[in-house]
Amino acid sequence: MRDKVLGVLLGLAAGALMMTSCAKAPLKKTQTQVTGAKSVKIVFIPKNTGNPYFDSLINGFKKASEEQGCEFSTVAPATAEATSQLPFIKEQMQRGVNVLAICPNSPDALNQVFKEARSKGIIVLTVNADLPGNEEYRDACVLPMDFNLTGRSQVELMGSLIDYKGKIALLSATTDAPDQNFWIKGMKEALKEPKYQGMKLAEIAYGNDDPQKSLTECEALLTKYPDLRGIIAPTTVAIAAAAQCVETAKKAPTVQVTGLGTPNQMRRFIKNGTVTAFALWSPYDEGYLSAYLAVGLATKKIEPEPGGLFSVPRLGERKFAEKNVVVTGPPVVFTKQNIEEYHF
Ligand code: RAM
Repeated sequence: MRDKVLGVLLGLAAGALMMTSCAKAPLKKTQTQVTGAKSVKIVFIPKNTGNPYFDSLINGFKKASEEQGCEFSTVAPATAEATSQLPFIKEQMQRGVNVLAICPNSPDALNQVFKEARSKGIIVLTVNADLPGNEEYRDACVLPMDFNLTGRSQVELMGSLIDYKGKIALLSATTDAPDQNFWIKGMKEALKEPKYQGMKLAEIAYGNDDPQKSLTECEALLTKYPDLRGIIAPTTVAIAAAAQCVETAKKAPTVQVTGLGTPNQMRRFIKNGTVTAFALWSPYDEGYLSAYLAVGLATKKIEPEPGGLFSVPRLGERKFAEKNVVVTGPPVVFTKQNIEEYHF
């Protein structure tokens, strides 16, 4: 499996390219006042509370905010429904944040509130999920990898585990989740390729990024499809629940579970053989990069423009791709061979 490792999370360019982000920025009348990095107030709103994935991302945000001397806070709804973040966004606008960093629970339900925030001079930065088709409602977006590659790489990973043959199911997050839905589109496209014609997608189930609901949905899949060969769970919540469910049902290795998971939540299942391989990236680096970008945008030291470059301490140079998307990267496939190197 070593050769399946797509890259390494850590050990990215270690250059100390500190950004000087304390200069005064010209103020428009409507704009929230910002005079330098130390005056920037960032809030990050993840999809929901209680997900260790976002704890890592928040730790990255915190570290980079400390380094820059800016204010960082985080609030989140208990559940990941399309509009559950709305009251939190409004409250933070009232509080006078300069940067609203958010992992949106919907690709379009927040358009109006984002528009309002931006009209007040607040930078809207989508982090970890974007607004496909509605990118004009945010200033820039930080994604952990090129999302155009995520779906296909998940199908390839599953294929390699089941010899490219058999019935598979997807266990996703919410029906509205912009990130998972984008990846699922990529998976469906990939499944049309000749290489994957032996793999049949039986069903897409939704666990709402809720551990209990994900577990129940997984149990239903096992009952409904006795000949199921694999479950792709492209969410750290559902993959952990699916591994638990397959372990309890003693269905491994006939049913292969893969997807996107955190090494800490998946370690036990990799070690006892319930799961052979799964993927992810570094949510910590993603948060770290986002905080540097947030301050750069708020102080106007960084102008979002496709092709534009900026530097982040420890991570090195990053480029704005089309639609001002910045990718943290790289993804990694975790197996028995490398899982001990990762602790998050
Ligand atoms: C869950 C969330 C998050 C996603 C990861 C892979 O933690 O849905 O948004 O990026 O999985």
